[in-house]
Amino acid sequence: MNTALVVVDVQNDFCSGGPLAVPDAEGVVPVVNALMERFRHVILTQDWHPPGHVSFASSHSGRRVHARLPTPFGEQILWPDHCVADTTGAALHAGIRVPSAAAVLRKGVHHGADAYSAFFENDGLTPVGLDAMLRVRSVRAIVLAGLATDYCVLHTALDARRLGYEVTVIEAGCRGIDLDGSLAEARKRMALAGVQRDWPAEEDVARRLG
Ligand code: VGL
Ligand code: ZN
Repeated sequence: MNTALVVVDVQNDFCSGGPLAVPDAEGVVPVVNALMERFRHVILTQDWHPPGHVSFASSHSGRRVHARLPTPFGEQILWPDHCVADTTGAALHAGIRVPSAAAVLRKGVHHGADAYSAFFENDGLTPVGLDAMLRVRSVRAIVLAGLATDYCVLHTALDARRLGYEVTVIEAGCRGIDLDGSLAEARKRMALAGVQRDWPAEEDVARRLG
């Protein structure tokens, strides 16, 4: 069975000094680099928002960061401005050694829709493109690493399970935001959905996943 590595949102704005810095985000870089050498199919995602995106608190007057905005599809958490298309903040972390054969998929590109998952926008319906990219490669299992465990990794993992993929999350290659207990909640939801967890450190990646 073909397996793909999906590297989620290892971008400057989620790393230290960024507006939406995930604690110890840089810790994923060596693990992700080691993982990428082991997979024939590598897809990297980028959070890629237009200026004034609906997910930015600054787009809603009087709303603060981390406020929850009701939408027809559930709550939209409001974030600091981040990963604006074509900015340095949206670029992949400079330490990521992107293989020449890797594919890049951008998500959250529509002004009025957020997309945590690389499969569907947050309406749960509008495709982002990962399913099609996996299908053309005859991939039925994915391995996930990146940022953030409790948002974009979580929702990509849950959608993958919903579509019937086998899913493994590499804990050593992920870091979470942990907003109001969201990290523990994410681990619970992934376990219930049948997402596997694995913890190889950088030096163990080759041995464990090779
Ligand atoms: C993410 C919050 C907002 C993520 C993206 O990559 O997990 N989180 N946009
Ligand atoms: Zn975002």
